[in-house]
Amino acid sequence: KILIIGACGQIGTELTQKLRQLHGTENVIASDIRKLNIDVVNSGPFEVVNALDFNQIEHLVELHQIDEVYLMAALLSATAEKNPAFAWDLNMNSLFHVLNLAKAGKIKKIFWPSSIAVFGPTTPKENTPQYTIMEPSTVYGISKQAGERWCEYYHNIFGVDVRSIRYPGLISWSSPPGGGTTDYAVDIFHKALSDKTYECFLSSETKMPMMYMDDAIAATIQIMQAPVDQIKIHSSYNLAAMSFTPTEIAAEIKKHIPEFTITYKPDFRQKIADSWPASIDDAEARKDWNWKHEFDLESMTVDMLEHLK
Ligand code: VAH
Repeated sequence: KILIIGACGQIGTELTQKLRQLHGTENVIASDIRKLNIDVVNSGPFEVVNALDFNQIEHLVELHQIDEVYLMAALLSATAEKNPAFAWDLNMNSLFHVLNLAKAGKIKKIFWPSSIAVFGPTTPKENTPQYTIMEPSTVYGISKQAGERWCEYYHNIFGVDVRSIRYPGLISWSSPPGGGTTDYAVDIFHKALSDKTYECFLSSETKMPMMYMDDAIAATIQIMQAPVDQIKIHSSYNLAAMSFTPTEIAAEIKKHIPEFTITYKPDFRQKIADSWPASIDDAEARKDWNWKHEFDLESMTVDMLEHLK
């Protein structure tokens, strides 16, 4: 059985639905800090859990005979800058709790999401390789970088099967993002449809790696289903689909909504975005477990607008 911690978030909602399709609703326990009135909560088993409370997680694991945990609870980059101590506490200690459950033999497999935020201003910006300089300059990036080191350590020393992906910015229509720097690429679609105009909190030429949620979910399922000997990297895999600037996504939206206009008013998130790569080399994921993306900027825009209309 599977436990998803943080099932009500942007990734968690879609991941829970997909896992329930694959493994049966009763075998996938959704959990989050509060019970929201949304599909994930109403359509299958749901538990309230505090990701910082080891005993609560352990109790759920025993109660439901869990063998796989997807730990999707975290503070994202913009929110983490506003609350560094809590971000560090949540992002690190929730991971330790799950790693320690695996070390104790209570669960068999873990998925933990990392991010392109593990890279920093001294990292090569274009086609950022799997192995390169990593000096993250954000609270969120520091927590993801440290988390990756601990995942690898728990694998090497205790044999824990933990699998991880460095997600780029994720774009989806079914649930809102929660406090990231790449959120503009979701907001822009909602505002294009409702107001025909969008004020972007990043500058026009800020190029960042992005991915449509369908691809992100497919990659997550794929890495978790891969035979253990195909997983060669036990920190986290680079993963990529597309890269674009606010100018480029605005132009793509304009093809469908000709009246659409965009203005720019960069805020504190600009500095975060500037510290991250513009594009990612994900050759290892493609080689080790056959990762392939499906959506590019054009097909993603069509699909987003169709669903949001
Ligand atoms: C953020 N969406 O902006 C996240 C992500 C690529 C960055 O991890 O914080």
